[in-house]
This record gives sequence, C-alpha cells and structure tokens, in this order.
Amino acid sequence: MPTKEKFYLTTPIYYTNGLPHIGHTYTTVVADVVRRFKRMRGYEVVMTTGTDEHGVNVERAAKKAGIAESEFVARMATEWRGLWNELGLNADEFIRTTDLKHVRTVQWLFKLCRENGYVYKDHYTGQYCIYDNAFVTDAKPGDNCPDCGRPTETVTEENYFFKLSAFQKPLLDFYRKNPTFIQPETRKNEIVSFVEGGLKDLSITRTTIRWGIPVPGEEPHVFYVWFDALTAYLSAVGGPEFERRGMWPADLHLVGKDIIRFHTVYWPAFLMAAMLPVPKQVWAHGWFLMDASKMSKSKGNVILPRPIANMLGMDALRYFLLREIVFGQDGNFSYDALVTRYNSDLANGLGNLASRTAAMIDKSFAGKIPKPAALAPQDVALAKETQSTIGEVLERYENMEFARALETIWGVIAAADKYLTSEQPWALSDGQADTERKAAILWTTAEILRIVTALAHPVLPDSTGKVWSLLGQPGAVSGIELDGLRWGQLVSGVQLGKAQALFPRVDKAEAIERIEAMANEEQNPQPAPAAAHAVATSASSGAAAAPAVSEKIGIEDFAKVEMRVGQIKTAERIVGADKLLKLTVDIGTEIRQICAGIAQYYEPEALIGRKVAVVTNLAPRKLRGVESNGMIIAASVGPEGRPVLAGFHEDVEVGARLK
Ligand code: ME8
Repeated sequence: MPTKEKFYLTTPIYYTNGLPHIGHTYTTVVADVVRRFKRMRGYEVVMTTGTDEHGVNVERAAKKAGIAESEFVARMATEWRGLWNELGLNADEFIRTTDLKHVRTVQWLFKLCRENGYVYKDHYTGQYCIYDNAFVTDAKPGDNCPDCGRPTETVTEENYFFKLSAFQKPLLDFYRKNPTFIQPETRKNEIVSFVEGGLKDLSITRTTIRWGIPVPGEEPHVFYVWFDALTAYLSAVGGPEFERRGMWPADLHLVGKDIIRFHTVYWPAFLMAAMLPVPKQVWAHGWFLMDASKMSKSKGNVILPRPIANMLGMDALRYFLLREIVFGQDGNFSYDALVTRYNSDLANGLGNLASRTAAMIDKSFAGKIPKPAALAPQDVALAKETQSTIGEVLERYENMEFARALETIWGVIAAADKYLTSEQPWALSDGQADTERKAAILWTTAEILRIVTALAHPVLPDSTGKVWSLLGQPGAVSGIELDGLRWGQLVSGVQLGKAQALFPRVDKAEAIERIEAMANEEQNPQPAPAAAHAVATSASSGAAAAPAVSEKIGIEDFAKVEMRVGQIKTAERIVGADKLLKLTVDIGTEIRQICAGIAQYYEPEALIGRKVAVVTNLAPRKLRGVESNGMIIAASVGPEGRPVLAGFHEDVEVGARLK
C-alpha cells in the first residue's frame, strides 16, 4: 500500500499568562479545519499546539500567585489543554516549552548553530527595569517601564548572539525560490522590505531571567523567548530525531499577523544556520477586533469561546469564525452577527433542509431513501450545478479561502431550497406517477444534502456527523475521500437514522443575554457556595460548598440556612446547557425560578408536582445565563455523583420549614 503523503501543521505555542480567548480559538479552529480537510484528502496529518511557558511574565505571575513557576505553568497548561478538549480542538501533539524533550531540542539547535559558526558571545545593552528585573524591549534611554511606569536604566549584560545579519541574502533567495512561503501576499511584501532593510544580530540568551531553559555549561544564561518558543514546533515531532517521525519540515505554520516576523525571518534563519529543513509555509491571519480595537485582557474586551459553544454549539462558533471574515484580513466580532448567522445559515439553512428532507422521506417512503425511476431536466440541471461546485469548494479550502468555500456550499443549500419550493413534493398525490416524481425530487434533495454534508464536514464536524447518520449513509462522514466525492453516490433503500436537533432557532436578544451572562460568570467567578446552586450534594458540589468533615459548625450557623418544602410547578430544559433544568417551584410564600443540575437524570415532565427540599435564602445568581433563586437539595450518589432528589415519605405542606 502506498504510504500517505504527510502534512504537518501548527498553531502558535500560546502564552500561559492568560486563558484562551476568541483570537486563540480562531487560529486553533482554522488549524483543526485544515487538519480535517487534509485528512479527507488522504494526507497523514499531524497538528501541534501548545503552551509557551518561560520568561519574566511567568516569573511575575507565579510570584503573584504565591506558587512556584513550574506549578503555575502546569496549572495553566492543564487549563489550556482542558479547554481545547472541551471545544473539540485537541491537537495531535500538545507541546509545552517546559517539556524535557523540548528543552533538549532547544539546546541541540543552539549547539548546531554554534558549531556552524552562527553564535557568538557579546555584550547586550538595553533599557532595564530594576523593579521588574527585566529588559524593556524597544525602549530608549530615558523611557519608563511600560509595566510599572518607573524609569528604566541602561544596563549591559553578556549574551549569546545569533548572526542574523548573515542571513539577509539567504532569506531573500529563499523567499524568491519559495514564493508561497509567506502568505498572504501583502504580508510577504512587508517581510521582504524588512529583510532588504538589513538585519541586526539577535541576542538569544539572558542572564537576568531565571525562568528559562539553561544554556548548557553557560549558566546563568537561559534562552530568550523566541529561540525557545519557535523550536517547539520541531520538538513536538521528534526534535533531534525528527527524521524518524518523518513530519519535519512543517507544511504550515498558522499564526496571527503579530508574530509573522519571528516565523518568517528568525525561524528560517535559525534552521538554516543549523542546516535543518525550513518550513514550507507561514500563513498570517488578521485580527478579530472588538469594537474596532484589538482584544486584550487588560482592556477587558476579550470574547470567550466557552459561553458561545455552550449556547449555540461549537459548530456554530466555528462556522461564524470562518464565514464572517476573509481569512487574512481583520474583522469585527459581534454577538449580534454571530446569532444572526446562526439563525439564518445554520438553523434556517442546513438544519432546515436536513429536517425537511428527512420528514418528507419519512412520510412518503416510510423513512427509506427512495430510488428514482427517471429524472426530470430540472433534476439533472441541479445535479450538474452541484457536481461542479465540488471542485470549486475543494480549491477554496486548499487556498485557505474559507469564507468563499462556505459561501459556495451555502449557495448549494439555497439552490436546494429553491428547488423544493418550485417542485413542491408535498403537493403531489400518492398515485404512482406522483410517487415516482416525489422519489426523484427527494432523492435529488437528499443527494445534495449528502454532498453538502461531506463538503462542510471540516468546518462543522459535529453536526455533519448527525446529518450523515440521519441520511443512513454507510461509514463516517470524516472517512469520506473528498477527491472521490461525486454526484450520484447516495445509497438509496437505506433507512433514515434518528432525527436529532441540529441547530434549534434561538431568540437573538435572549441568546446574547445568556452568552454575556455566562461570559461574565466565567470572568468573575463567584465564590462558593454559589457553585452548588444547581443542586446541593455532598460530593458534586465540591469542597468549596461543603465545609471539611472535621470542621464543625454551631447550630447558629446552621440556622442561617433557610430550607423549606417546595413543589415543582414547571420544568424545562435549557438550550445550550445539557445538565440544567429550569424549574419554577412553589415555596409557600411565592413561586421561585430555580435551576438544578439534574437534566441528565430526571425528565422534566416527571418532576411536575413533586415536593422537594429547597434552600430559600441563597443570594440569587445566574447559571448559564438563567436566573436561579434558590437551591434544590439532592444526594450525590456513586462515583459520577448522580443527583437523587431529597423528598418526603409523608405528605407535607408546601412552605413548611426544614429544621
Ligand atoms: O505570541 N485575533 O502567544 P500568544 C486573531 N507565545 N488571532 C489572535 C487574536 C485576535 N484578536 N489574539 C490572539 C505568542 N490571536 C507566542 C507565540 S509561537 C512559537 C510563540 C492568536 O498567546 C494569533 O494566532 O500571544 C496570535 O498570533 C496568537 O494568538 C498569539 O498568541
């Protein structure tokens, strides 16, 4: 069997001084889309992401948190990795710059550069902040420290330097011979003029920073940020033994425009100096802006991915990020545009086409995909149109024109909608001729849906999987070979799968309010016991809610908690929160709205009328954006903490106090 062609792609190795926001999510989503697309084109793909964990900022943050740097970065790496997993964005390799294999790779790369004569020791003079113990990049004598605002001092220290100046010509030659190395084209021009303007040697070690990779035998020298961070791409796929893994050089480094210079000037120069293969392409995309300015934690204008994924699903966020702005350019992020696109393109577009088609096949053909006896000219015309878009979409994906790829796919969805409207299969009778016509129309529509599903899969992995099983097609949608995708491959005679909710329509104002409330909750977590609002249990509410067993409380403490008998009046699921139920509970004096984390164990209808124990004097708060005013008591059973509602064996009066 021929071995597959390899494709190695990376996201930046993100800093651990904050948590992922929509900007980081954007790059990682794009990487994941490219990964899925390339796999569907038959490549063996490896995608790397990771965390950049050294430097003075980490030293400071760890100090502030009162913990060791190693512990601080371990916690942050767990958070990053955890969120990527939660969002379905887990890469094949997650490299941390504190990993031993990375440390060895950096030291090895340095050794090669040094042996080849591109490293020398000299003095570095820069502006230094004695309060923060750090050099201030790009500062001039007399400038203040941007972090603490105090005056900087001119300080000279001995550093190792990398002879970047020797690479002006090799780099310019390289750009010329590899015209697609820097993408998009506009960025390439910027970089070429920068290199043509002359390159200064680069200081690559520091003695003023402690938290870094040591230069072997040269302590206290540690590697300075970029020599360390960029090398992570190589460490992730074998480091010094990269040939064994066969993934290096990288085929694609995906980055934001802020770090393009490091990737297209420093990185190839380091590799050339070490006589190692240079990556094939660096793609620098634009910014997602918030109210026309760059998102940053200090400005407090960051958009978080989790609340959006919780409310609308991760596929919706993926779709929006790729559809909304042209890859490479800047664009604004707005919840309004997000929800509008969700309702129009996903709920009314793909979701509606899938559910309508399935419902009609269900009704007219007992849920089996019909086989058409003959096709009408309009069916054939639509088939031709759809077939011709396949190649177009593949090309657009290949050129990283995601917005246009999606636009083309959604053009096919619109054509299918129009076709149904004009053919009106629902108006046809059950007579033989009409049934045959219906078969042709519904087969054609289902075939369009199959093709659209395959083409949209890299962007909408979850929902296209659902449509695929709805269509009862063999195998998994991810297993389709896009290059073999053709009109007419729909398998008929198969039974449709179970219909699943794809993109339930949402009320825009309510959805935005919920997303914002969840984001607020995530950014300003409230101290316990609020965390246990959903349902109070001894184990699942965690240590924060329940005092340690040994810690006794007085009766006066217990008396502060007001508990009453409540009766559940209504219960419903909450869109975007699969664990929560929204209840209204009569507590004798009033009807309260309470959210409870029991949706996976209790059917809403079965709860109506049930009497429960309610904590009634908890401060109200929002859970997943829904107000919760009280707490229902439940036991936490088994290792998963299954909630079992506390109840009463005798009839008790609603509102009675529990003591
Ligand atoms: O620079 N819009 O890490 P970092 C779009 N550790 N993309 C954005 C964005 C926004 N508003 N904000 C961030 C570093 N990004 C280094 C990288 S690599 C060897 C070392 C994305 O945590 C974009 O990809 O600051 C940008 O380049 C990256 O996050 C910066 O991440």
